[in-house]
Amino acid sequence: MSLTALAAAGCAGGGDDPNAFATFNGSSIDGGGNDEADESDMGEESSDSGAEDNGDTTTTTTDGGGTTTTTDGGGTTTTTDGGGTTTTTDGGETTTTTGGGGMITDMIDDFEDGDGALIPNDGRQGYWYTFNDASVGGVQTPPENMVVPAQPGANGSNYALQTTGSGFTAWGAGIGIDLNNIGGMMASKDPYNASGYSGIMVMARGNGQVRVSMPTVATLPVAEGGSCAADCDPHGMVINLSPGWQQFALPFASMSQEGWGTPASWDASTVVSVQFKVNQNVDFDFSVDDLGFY
Ligand SMILES: [Ca+2]
Ligand SMILES: [Ca+2]
Repeated sequence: MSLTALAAAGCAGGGDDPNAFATFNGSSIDGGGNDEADESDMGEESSDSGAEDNGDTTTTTTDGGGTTTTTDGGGTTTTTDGGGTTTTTDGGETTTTTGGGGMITDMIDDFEDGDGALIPNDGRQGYWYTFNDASVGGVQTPPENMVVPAQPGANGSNYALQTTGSGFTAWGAGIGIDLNNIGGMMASKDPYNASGYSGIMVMARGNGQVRVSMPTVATLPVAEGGSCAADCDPHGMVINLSPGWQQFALPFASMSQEGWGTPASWDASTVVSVQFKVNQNVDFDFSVDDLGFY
């Protein structure tokens, strides 16, 4: 597992990482303005036959007891699914989501089997790891070779993955999962084709900001099997955590590099990992659960 952990550390470091998080201001479903949801479109018989043709389109569907309401044109997306609630406001606002699984169609890991491996859906294979900049005096739990879930989990479940630590002064620390890495002596960060999905969702809680990044072949260092020669800057976005569990939706379309490294195009067909990283000089304590694709 040390190979994996070292590889993760190298990838997450990517050389100098002088920039603070590029603040993630929400998962923009589209790039429109910030007009409010057009209430007049919702469940109201319009006396004006032309009223609905104002640029916004509202779609309301009911699915298994849940309700999905989507307004385009820069409006608000509200999704209720199986007791969960997803509220996304674009236009540079926030993503706040709570609920039980949300729109996840393919679970990467819910930790309920209590081990450090992901759920082997769709050919995925991999083990959770911790990584950090190895600063003298830095401490992180769990140890890199003993990454197992802790209790309790989100949504009343038994397990989630928690990490705590402090004292990392170079570029920080985090946790991650490779999506196609057999591990052990044969460890190899191979690509996973996630192009059939729109993004990932995750339950998370903790203090401060966490950058969720998804290295691809183009942003994985050559030494780890990728094609990035130097200053590897994986695509991702920052989520703002709070003590209570929240669900976050991270559309692939909104992921971007931080900007300090070698430019690369996002390629969902060659995703290598999902990583959750805090910046340097942060006393961190955060947990993740119910990570999946949607
Ligand atoms: Ca597992
Ligand atoms: Ca769980």
